Amino acid sequence: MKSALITGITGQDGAYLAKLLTGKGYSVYGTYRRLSTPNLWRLQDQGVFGKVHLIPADLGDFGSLGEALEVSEPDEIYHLAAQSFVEASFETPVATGDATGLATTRILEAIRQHCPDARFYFAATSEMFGDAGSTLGRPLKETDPFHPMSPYASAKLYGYWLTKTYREAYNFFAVNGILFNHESPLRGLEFVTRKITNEVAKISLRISKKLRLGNLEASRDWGYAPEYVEAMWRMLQSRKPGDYIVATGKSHTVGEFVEKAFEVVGLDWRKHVSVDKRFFRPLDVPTLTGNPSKAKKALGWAPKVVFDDLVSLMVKTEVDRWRRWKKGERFPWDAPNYPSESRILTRTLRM
Ligand code: NAP
Ligand code: F7E
Repeated sequence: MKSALITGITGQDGAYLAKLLTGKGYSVYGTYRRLSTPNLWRLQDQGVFGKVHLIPADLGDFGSLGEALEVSEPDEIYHLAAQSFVEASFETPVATGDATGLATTRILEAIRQHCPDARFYFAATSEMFGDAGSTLGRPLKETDPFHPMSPYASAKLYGYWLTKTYREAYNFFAVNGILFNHESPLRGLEFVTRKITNEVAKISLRISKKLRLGNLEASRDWGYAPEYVEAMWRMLQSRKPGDYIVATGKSHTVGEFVEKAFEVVGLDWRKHVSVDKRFFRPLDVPTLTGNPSKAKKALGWAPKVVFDDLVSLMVKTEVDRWRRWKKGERFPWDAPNYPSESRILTRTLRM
């Protein structure tokens, strides 16, 4: 049985990847960090809470990362943990630089010491391209120039180069997945697609009235997260390590997303949306569209869920959640899911 370690298993992609890998018969380990409110609802949503082994680790703590590798003895490592919210990276640039950038060196060094033969996936991002897409006027390829426009994008670019460096210097099987935006009902509420779909559902059920947003002109290539974690896995199964863009090849503005989301519940967005300066960033990537040809050819990967389906499935899920809430049902994220209920592995338990 293969063993996989997922850093950031409590996040959107972590939960979907844990589901995919447990389904494939992997022994799945994941790192989580202690928070004042446990954040394990996504694992529960995907039915893998209790099936995966949870290891306490923090990106700032080198020893804990080494411990995670020692405990899990992984064949494959998916390094997904990061401060992933672009807006927050302007507010906490140093902490983002550490968690999203420098921590990549920590994990790669820990791998060099503990398990240099393990295959390594780094969660790189379309944000590294910045405004290269507007300049070139076509979907972006792996070979296009990078121009990061946020502390988050700069930190990820550091991680991307480090991953390449360890591949070339130490012959690591290390890949960069350059993933464009991918969304789902498991997205954090601060990201624009989940913020919109959640509020649209509440407005349609008269729980809320107004949706306040920032830059409606920005355009993104939005895909469906469960399909994107499949691409991650495929990258680590390939014969040779490389870097791959994962995207749908089509982009839409935030305004179009809003319009479509209100359409799903039969409402006119103009009556409910206002633009609020607080949600504008000091610098915002205007447009991002990816060309997934390399992933299609080399990995046999192609997206199935496109824009309209994605908006519709996200809105419908939120409507269902809020209907249940109105009937008195508690959200899964309100439930007291303490790690001790799962298969937690700690230093003390191993001693
Ligand atoms: P996410 O939902 O924000 O999950 C991030 C994960 O990192 C969470 O498990 C979080 O733990 C963990 N984490 C953050 N800081 C940490 C720290 N200091 N120590 C330990 N763990 C920490 O992100 P996602 O959407 O699943 O994305 C997964 C990865 O892909 C991220 O690296 C992201 O930057 C990258 N990416 C995402 C997209 C996208 O569109 N989703 C596109 C390209 C790249 P908590 O749950 O405790 O907060
Ligand atoms: O913003 C605009 C905002 O925060 C998308 C992360 O997963 O994908 C994600 O980064 C766009 C931006 O995602 C609001 O200005 C307007 O132009 O959903 P987002 P992101 O910044 O694209 C990349 C690929 C990653 O790697 C990241 O980890 O929407 N926008 N109004 C807004 N955005 C937010 N969050 N909230 C608003 O009210």
